Amino acid sequence: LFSAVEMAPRDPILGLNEAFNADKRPDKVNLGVGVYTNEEGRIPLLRAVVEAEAALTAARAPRGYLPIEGIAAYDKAVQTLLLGNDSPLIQQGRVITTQAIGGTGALKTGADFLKRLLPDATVAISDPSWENHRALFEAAGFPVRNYRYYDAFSNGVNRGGLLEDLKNLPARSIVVLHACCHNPTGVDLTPEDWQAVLEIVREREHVPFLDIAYQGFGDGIEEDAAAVRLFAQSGLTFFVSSSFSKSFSLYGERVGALSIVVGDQEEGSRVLSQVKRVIRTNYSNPPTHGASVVAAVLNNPELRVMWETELGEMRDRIRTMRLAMVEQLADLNAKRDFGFVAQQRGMFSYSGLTTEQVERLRSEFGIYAVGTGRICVAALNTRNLPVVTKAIAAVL
Ligand code: PLP
Ligand code: TYF
Repeated sequence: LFSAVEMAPRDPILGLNEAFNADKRPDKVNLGVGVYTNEEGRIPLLRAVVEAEAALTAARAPRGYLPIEGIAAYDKAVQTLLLGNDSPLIQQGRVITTQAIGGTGALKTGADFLKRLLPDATVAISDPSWENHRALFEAAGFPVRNYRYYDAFSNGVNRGGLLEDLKNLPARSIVVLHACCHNPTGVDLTPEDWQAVLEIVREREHVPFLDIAYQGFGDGIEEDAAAVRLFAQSGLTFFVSSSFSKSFSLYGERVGALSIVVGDQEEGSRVLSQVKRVIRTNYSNPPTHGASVVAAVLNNPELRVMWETELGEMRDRIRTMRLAMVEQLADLNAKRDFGFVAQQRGMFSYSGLTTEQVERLRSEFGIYAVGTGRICVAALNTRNLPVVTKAIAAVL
C-alpha cells in the first residue's frame, strides 16, 4: 500500500524549526518561524490569559460539545474586534462568524465553502505570500495565481502591478488579501491603495478574502482593522479569517474564526447553515479551551484593558528592535541601507538577504532565517540583536 508513497517536501518555515532545535550552538538564534518572543527570548504567557484561565479553572465548567459554530460569546467578540463596537453590519445581522482551528482552520473552512459556491473560480494571492495560502487553496481544489505585490527595488508595494493584476483576473476570482502586517514582507497597503483595490474588486465582482493574523501588531487594534472596516462600509460581501495565535500568544491552542459579511440576515442563516456543514464534515465542532480564554478576556472590561496593554507592549518592543537593528547595521557600516526595516509593520521583515547570505547566516553563525530573506524581527532582543547585526554585516 505505501511502497509508492513519496516523501512530501518539508514546510519551508516549520522545517527550519527542526533544524534549529537540532543545532547544538549555544548562541543560535531562530528568526525563521513567525513567533513573538520577549526580551528573555521566551514566548510570553500573557497576564490576561493567566487570569482568564484561573477563573475558568475555578469555575470547573463541564466540557460538553460546543455548538458547531463555536462559543457564541466568542463569535460575537470576534465580530466587534473586526468591525468595531457600533458596526451597523453587526446590528443588521449581516455578519456570521464561526470559531475555527486557528487562522489556518478559518481559511480552510472558508476555502471549502467557497469551492461549493464557486467551483470554477481562480484564487489569487500576493507575490509573495504566507507559504500556506497557496497550498491550502490548492488543496481545496482551486487553481492559485499570484498578483504582483512586493517591489524589491523600493522595498514597497508594486502598486501598478498589483492593480493591473487584480483587473486582469477572471471576473469573480477569490482574492486573498493580508489585512495588516503582511507576511512575509512587512509591507502594507496605504489607505489609498486599499481604496483602489476595493474599486477593482467591486468592478470585477471578485470575492475578497481578508486574512488578519496580526491585528494589534501594526499600529493598534482599531488601526489594524482599517482595511476590514473599509470593506465593511463598501456594501460588498466578503470573507475574513482571524487568528489569535499571535495577539494572545496562544499559538498551540489554535484559536481563530471565520467571518462572512452577507447581504442580509436571511442570507446569513442560509450561508451559516452551509459553513456549519463544512465544519461538521471536517471536525464536527471546535475545541473549548482557547476560545473560552479569548472570549473571557475580550468580554471582561478589566481583562480587556490588560490584554490591550500587553499587546501594546509587544508591538512597541518589536518597533524598538526594528529601530535598533537599523541603527546597529548603520554603525557597523553595513554595505546596505536598512532604513526600510523601520517602516515595515508586524513581525516580519523582508530583509533583502539572498538565499546564499541566509545560508551563510545559518552555517557560520547559527542564525536561522527563511531562505527568501524573511526574518522574524519579533524574535530579536537586546541580547541577540548585536549577534544578528554583526553576522548580517559580515555576510553582506
Ligand atoms: N495567515 C497568515 C497571514 C499567517 O501569517 C498565519 C500564521 O500563522 C496564519 C494565517 C495562520 O494562523 P494560525 O497559526 O492561527 O493558524
Ligand atoms: O509564517 C509564519 O512563520 C507563521 C507560522 O505552515 C507558520 O505564520 C508558518 C508555516 C506554517 C504554519 C504556521
